[in-house]
Amino acid sequence: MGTALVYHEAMTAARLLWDDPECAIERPERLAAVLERLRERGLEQRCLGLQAREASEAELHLVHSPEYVALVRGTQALDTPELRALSAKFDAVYFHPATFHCARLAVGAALQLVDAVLTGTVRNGLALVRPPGHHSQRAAANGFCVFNNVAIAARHAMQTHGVRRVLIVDWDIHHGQGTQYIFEDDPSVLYFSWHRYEFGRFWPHLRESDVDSVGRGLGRGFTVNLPWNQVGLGNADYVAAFLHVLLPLAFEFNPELILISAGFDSAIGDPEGQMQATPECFAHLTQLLQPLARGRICAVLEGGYHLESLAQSVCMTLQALLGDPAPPLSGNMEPHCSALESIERVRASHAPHWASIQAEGQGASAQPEDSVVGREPNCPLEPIAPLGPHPCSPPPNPLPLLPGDPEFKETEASTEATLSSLRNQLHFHLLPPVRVAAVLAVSDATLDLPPDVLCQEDSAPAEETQTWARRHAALAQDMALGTLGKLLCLLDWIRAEQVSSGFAAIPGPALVATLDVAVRSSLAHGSQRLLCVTGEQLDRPLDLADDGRTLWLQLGAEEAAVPSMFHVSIPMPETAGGFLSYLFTLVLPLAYSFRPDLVLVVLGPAHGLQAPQAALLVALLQGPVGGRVVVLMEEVSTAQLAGVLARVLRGDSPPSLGPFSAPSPEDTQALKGLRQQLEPQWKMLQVAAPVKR
Ligand code: X5A
Ligand code: ZN
Repeated sequence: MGTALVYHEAMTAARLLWDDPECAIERPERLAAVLERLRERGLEQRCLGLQAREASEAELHLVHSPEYVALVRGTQALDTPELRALSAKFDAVYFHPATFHCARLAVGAALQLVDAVLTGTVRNGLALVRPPGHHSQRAAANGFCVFNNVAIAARHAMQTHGVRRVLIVDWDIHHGQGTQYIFEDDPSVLYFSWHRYEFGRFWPHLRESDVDSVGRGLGRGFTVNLPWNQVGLGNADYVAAFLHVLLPLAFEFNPELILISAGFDSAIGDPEGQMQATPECFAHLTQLLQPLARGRICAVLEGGYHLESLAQSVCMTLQALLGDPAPPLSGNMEPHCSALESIERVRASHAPHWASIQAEGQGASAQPEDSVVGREPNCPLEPIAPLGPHPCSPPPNPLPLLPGDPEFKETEASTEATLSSLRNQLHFHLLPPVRVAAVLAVSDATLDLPPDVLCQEDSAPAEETQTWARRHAALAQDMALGTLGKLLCLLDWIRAEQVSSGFAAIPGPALVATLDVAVRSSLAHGSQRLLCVTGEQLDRPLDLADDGRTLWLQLGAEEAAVPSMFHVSIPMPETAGGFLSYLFTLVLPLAYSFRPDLVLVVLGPAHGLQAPQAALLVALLQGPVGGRVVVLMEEVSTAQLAGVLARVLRGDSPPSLGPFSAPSPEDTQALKGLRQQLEPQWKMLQVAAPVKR
C-alpha cells in the first residue's frame, strides 16, 4: 500500500499582478521549490503520481455558496484594475485570471487524494496545491485562500464514501478560521488548529481563535484551538502539543480519515510564523498520527513561505508518509513556559468534553479560563531556544553556527545557517539498506513475515559471544548461545547503520541473561543513552551503574515506583484508555526527553500487552530514536507477535486498539504521582506552566 502525490503544473499559473507586500509571499515558486527538492531526494519517484483534476461546481457547493462560486468564476474575465478592486474587498487576498482554474485544481487534488485513500488504492498521500484553503469561508476568500480544499474534501469523504468521523489537523501557523466556521456545529469533524496568536496581536486577530472556542451545539468539544502566545517555539513545543492535547483527543474520537491542513509556515525560517521547529519535526508529527484511522492520512498543502524550509519540511512529511524512520529531533526538548501555559489552558477548556484529558488531571489552575485577549504574558519572555543537533546525528558539514553555542545569537543569517546545516545532515542521514532484521532460532515459515524482513543468519565472532555468555549459566545452552551470537551481530549492524531495527525470539530461560548482555555490550560499544522498556516485572540488573546511560521503564510492575530518575515502574493499566494515557503522558515524553540512541523493548513470558498494544508501543518508540528499536521477545510469544511487530518496524500502521474506554482512576492516580516526581528532570512530561504565579 503506497503513497500518492497529487499535483498539476497549472497550479503555478496564478500570481500577484500588483504591488502588495502582504500577499507577495504566496508565489508560484513555492510549488516549484518543493517539487525540485522532492525529485532531488528521489521521493517523487517512490510515490504514485496523480495529476490533479478540476473540482466540479457541485463539489465546490459542498462548502461554498453558489453566489460566491459564481463571483470567483467571473474573475477569469476581469482586467488587472478590476481584479485588484475585487481583491480589496477581502482580507489578504489577490485574484489573477488563472485563480479560478488553479483553485478548482487545488480542490480537485484534495478530492482525488481522498478518493485514492478511501478506495484503498494507496494508504496515504500528499496534495501539493495553490492557492491554499483553510482561511476560505462559505462566501468569502481570505488569507490567500479561495476555496476551502480540506473542508470540501472532508464533506466529500462523508457524503461519497460514508466516512463517519474525520479528524482535521491544521498545523499551519495561522488559524484556519474558515475551516472552524464550516464545521463549528458538526460533531463528525474534529478540528484541531495551533496558531500564532500573541494574545490576539497576530493576524487574523480573532477572539474565536482562543482556547475557549470549542464549537457550538452538537459540535461542542469538536473544535480545538491551541493559540501560541510567543514566537520562537519549536520541536519540543509541537511534540508536547501532540502528546498532551491532540493525540489523547484524537484516539478518543477514533477518526476514520485524517486530513492534514499541512502548512509549513510553522517551520523555522518562515517570515510569517517566526517559529523554530526544524523540518524533521513534521516527520514526527506525521508519524504520531499514523496509528489513527488505520493510517489513512491525506496531507494537503496550505502555507509555507520560506522556500528552503518549506521544501525540506514537505520532504520530511512525505518520507514519513512513505514509512521511512524519522531523523531524531534536534534541540534540547524542553517546552517553553509560554507553550506550556497554552497547553494547560486548552486542556482545561476541553476537560469537560473529553474523558481522556479529564482523567489525566489538570495542572495548578484546573478551571477553564476566560480569554486572554490583550493580556500580558505570565511567562517571562524567553530567549529563542537553543537548537543543538541530536547526539545521534552525524557531524554536520561544514561546521555550522548552530544555536546552543554560547556565542550564538538568533539572526536571519543564523537561521539560514541552521537550515543549510540541516540540509547537509539530511543528506547524510542515508537510511540503512535493511529496515528490519529478525533473529529466529529456526527460520519459521509459519510466522508470515513481510518479504523484506531480513532473516539474520550471521553471528558475532564465536569468541566474543562466548566471552559474554560466560556471565550467565542460562547462556551455556546451545540454542541460547546461537541466538545471542545473532543478536550481538544484529546490534553491531544497527550501530554500523546497515540495519534500522529488528526483533529476536529468545528461548524463555535465557531471556533475562540475553537482555543483560544486550545492554552491557551496547554500552561497551559506545551507546550513550539506552532506553529499555519492559512489558512486565523484569528486574534491572542490580550491578548496572545508574549513571544516566540507561533508562529503565517497567510497564507491568507490581506498583508505581521511581527508584531513580533513570528507573521507573508502573503497573499495567486496566483499560485501553489507560494504556494510551501511559503512552502519551509517560512513555513518549520520557523517551523524547531522554533522546536514546537505542531502544530495547522486552516482552517476556508474563508481558501483559495484547498484540495491538505491543505494536503501538513499538511503532511510537521509533520516533524518539530514529527507528533504532530492537524487540526481544520470549520464543513462545513469537507466533502471536512476530508478524505484527515486523510490520510496524518496517513502517506500516499498527492495528487498532479497539474502542476507547476511559482510564481507570487507579491508573490515572499512578500516572499523576509518577509525573510529579519525574517532571523536574524529564521536561516533556509537563502539561502546565511551572507554578510561579
Ligand atoms: C494560508 C496562509 C496566510 C495569510 C497571511 C495574511 N495564509 N497576513 O498561510
Ligand atoms: Zn499559514
